[in-house]
Amino acid sequence: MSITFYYAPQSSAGRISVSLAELDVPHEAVRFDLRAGDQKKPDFLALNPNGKVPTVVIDGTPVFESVAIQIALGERYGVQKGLWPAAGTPEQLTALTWLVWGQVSLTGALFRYMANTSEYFPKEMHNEKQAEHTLAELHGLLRILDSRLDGRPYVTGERCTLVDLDLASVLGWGLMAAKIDFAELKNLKGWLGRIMERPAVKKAMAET
Ligand SMILES: N[C@@H](CCC(=O)N[C@@H](CS)C(=O)NCC(=O)O)C(=O)O
Repeated sequence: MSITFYYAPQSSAGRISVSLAELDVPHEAVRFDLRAGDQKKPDFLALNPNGKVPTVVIDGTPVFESVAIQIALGERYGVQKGLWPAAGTPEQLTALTWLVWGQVSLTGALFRYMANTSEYFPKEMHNEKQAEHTLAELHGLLRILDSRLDGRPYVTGERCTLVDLDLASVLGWGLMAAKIDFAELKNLKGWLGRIMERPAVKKAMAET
């Protein structure tokens, strides 16, 4: 099986770097400079018409959207490594649920909040009411994750899966970048600390 991974440092591709490192999957990594516009070149647009990273090509087939990539990697390599539940099990349904929740609900709210507050986005895009609204939404979602982790070491249960790695790689960077105080969410804080200490995660985060 051949895998080419298109990424850029400090981007959503970090989530996939973490998974590839944990799964120990041999791949060719192609580094993009987003400011230089590598992602908008015709050859790459033919793979991903959105012109975004992460994108992977698995045996000649392009896959984009980080959740789709996580599922593809989980199915191919994760079951054997104990990082993704087997097809057709209740655990797999739970993993899919929280993985998609992490991207659609949690990451969606985090990015909407950042778009209205952070220096990564032009000040004229900031809207105080939107910021207030999305901050409340974000805190609500973080409380949901904290409750999920109450009495459960990992999101799907006793084992760390790609779901934990995916959520933690977004939150590890995003909560800091958005300056979100989550100190009172003890389960979430402990879980995030544990994931960030994993050697493969540390290595992937340092490299991307
Ligand atoms: N929903 C996509 C988001 C991908 C995305 O927004 N990637 C950004 C980097 S964080 C990108 O490539 N931006 C370059 C551009 O839009 O020109 C995913 O989860 O894969």
